[in-house]
Amino acid sequence: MKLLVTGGCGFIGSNFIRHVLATHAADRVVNLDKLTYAGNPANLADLANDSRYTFVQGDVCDAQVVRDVIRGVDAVVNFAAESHVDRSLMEPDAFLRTDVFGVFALLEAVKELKIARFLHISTDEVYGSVERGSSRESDPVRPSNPYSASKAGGDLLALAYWHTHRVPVLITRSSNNFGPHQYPEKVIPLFVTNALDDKPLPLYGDGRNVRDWLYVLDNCAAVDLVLRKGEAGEIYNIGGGNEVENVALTRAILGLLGKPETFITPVADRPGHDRRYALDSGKVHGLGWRPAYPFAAALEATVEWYRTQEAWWKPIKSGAFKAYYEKQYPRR
Ligand code: NAD
Ligand code: TDX
Repeated sequence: MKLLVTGGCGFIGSNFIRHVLATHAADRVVNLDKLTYAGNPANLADLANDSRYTFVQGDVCDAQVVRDVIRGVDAVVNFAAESHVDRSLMEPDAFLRTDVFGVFALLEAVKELKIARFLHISTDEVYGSVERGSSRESDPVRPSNPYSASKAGGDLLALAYWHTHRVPVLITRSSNNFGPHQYPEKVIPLFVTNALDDKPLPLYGDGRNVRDWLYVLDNCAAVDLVLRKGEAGEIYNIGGGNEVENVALTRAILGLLGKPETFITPVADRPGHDRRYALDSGKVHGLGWRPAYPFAAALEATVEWYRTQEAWWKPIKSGAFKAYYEKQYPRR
């Protein structure tokens, strides 16, 4: 299969490309990535000499670029997005652009060139905060921040293209991913790298918000399965089944690094902070997927990756990230 993967220089996309090429020897991958602050070609440096892999720098909102790279592929997997909730509170424009108009440009090209499959990567956040129980694919979307609202917009547009034009769209909505190569604005890599630097860990609000953690390689396996075995027009939730309160997660990270709990620093809550996300993953289980990595072991492996990969994250944290962090946490 020849795949176009968008956003492949980011966290999940880079893990996914590596997964595909390791699992399907005959596959080829074209990676279209704009290289925003979150896109890092070093995430795929190990594929530099792999003739099955091609990188194209470009914007998913650019209809001409998109048409050029899509021509001749068997399927498209769209990871490209602005992905960080806190940034969407400060500068939402890019979220609307990439997470809605980027999907639009891809859908138009997939329609025009009659591509056989378009897998759009979405998120559990589109369901909004879930006080009790878990979200099913048939539930309405109730996004509550500019990031999740943009993602929901992309999803609805994709589903409308299926409904009206029979563009063969599939959507995955996964819970919070963690693992190697995650940009250190997200809570796990931020807290691990701050702790390694003996810096405070800024915990929002009362620290009791709940996220369902999914190891990135488990998500990659599920996305790959949906791509090959999923039904067009369908949405698939992908949950890790590991609901953890932020404060417990923070303590676990500090414990793994042998750092004191006095590093935990309560800060003002994120505006509109969703309390809990939870997914019913019965549908993707029906395709034969189950998470393979136990949470505790995967968290330990992730912490160990950041401990040993300072060469990857130190330049990020001392570069452009610094200005963002100082704006986000002014007194820290
Ligand atoms: P990321 O921020 O690490 O990477 C995003 C990538 O997209 C970067 O390489 C960036 O350069 C690229 N990109 C951004 N705008 C672009 C544009 N206009 N054109 C081309 N490329 C562009 O994100 P991630 O955490 O890897 O998330 C990937 C996808 O998974 C996103 O769609 C996100 O909404 C979804 N998702 C993420 C999580 C999570 O926990 N990280 C959970 C559920 C769903
Ligand atoms: O400094 C922090 N302190 C803190 O307490 C940060 C950055 C986060 N948090 C809390 C907020 C959340 O309750 O930790 C939790 C996780 O926060 P993030 O890592 O920012 O992730 P979240 O907002 O849950 O969104 C993530 O999961 C869904 C991804 O960033 C999205 O791309 C994905 O769609």
